[in-house]
Amino acid sequence: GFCLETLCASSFCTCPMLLFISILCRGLGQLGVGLANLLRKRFGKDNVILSDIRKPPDHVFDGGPFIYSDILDDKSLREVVVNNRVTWLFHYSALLSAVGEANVPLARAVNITGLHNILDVAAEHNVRLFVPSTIGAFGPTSPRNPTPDLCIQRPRTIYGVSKVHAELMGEYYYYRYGLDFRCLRYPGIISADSQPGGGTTDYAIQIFHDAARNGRFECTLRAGTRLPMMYIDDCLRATLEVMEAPAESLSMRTYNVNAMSFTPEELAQEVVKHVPGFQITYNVDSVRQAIADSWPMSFDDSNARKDWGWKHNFDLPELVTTMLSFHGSNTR
Ligand code: AKB
Repeated sequence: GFCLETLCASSFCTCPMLLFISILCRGLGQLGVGLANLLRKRFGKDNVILSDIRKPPDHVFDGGPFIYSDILDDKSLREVVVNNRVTWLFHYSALLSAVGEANVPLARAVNITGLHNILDVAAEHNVRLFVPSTIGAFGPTSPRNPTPDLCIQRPRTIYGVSKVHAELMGEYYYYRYGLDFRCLRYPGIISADSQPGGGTTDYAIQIFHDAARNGRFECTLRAGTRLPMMYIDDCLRATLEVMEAPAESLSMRTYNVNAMSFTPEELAQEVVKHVPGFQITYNVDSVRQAIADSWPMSFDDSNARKDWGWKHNFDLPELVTTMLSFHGSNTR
């Protein structure tokens, strides 16, 4: 999904704000709805517009503004930005790593052409733009443990290639046209009430559903596959914080953000503390395993911590307790 937000020139001013959130593709996306909720709490319900090319399900619709908008239609994007006097925009539209490999033409259209449309509209209308990047923007020749902000980026997925492209284009527009582009490289994001859409890190969400429901889980990655991960609340807070950070505090425009790293085996060991008898088995998906093996094992986010004070709240024990309490399995 993708989301857009606007507010008037400075997020600290008292004049009326308009936020435009738009979510496109694959339902309403794993992150957009939660981000819209956070922004609505911070800036007021009516100041955040959520959008998608699909009708929002009832449980998502909280009465705040919702509109149809398609990132592949640049004219309609312009209309939305102009008509609503959009000043901030969050662009969450992307096919993730595993589904991207299954449909490269669509991934290319959504992840690359969609980004071009967004960049042009944002630059033309002086909109502050957030685009998420990912650990998937690195590849087998990147240093993997830890992976710093600046290093070799030669990803081998269309998703990763499109995200390196987004980082570079956003930074180019910043230097060339003064676009206020801000970008975070997310780890795998773990959420309870929103579904991921075809990523390599999805196992770390599914495990909680299956543990709570059946007491067992079949994992698509090998037991020892270590990947950086983050709980959704930390991810959304990081996003708002980097958008609100004073421009002069940002020494870069694309930052790694991190919370924890774990393997399926370590996650299962933590789950079993809450779900007695929980069992994990492995049925490795070769596409996902190859992708995971090319990604960072741990993420160096020291620049985010230094420049704009990034600090995560959730480590593995808190993550597991929180996720299982959503699924009601602490009472088993
Ligand atoms: C994926 O697995 O594709 C995403 C990501 C880490 O960017 N969750």
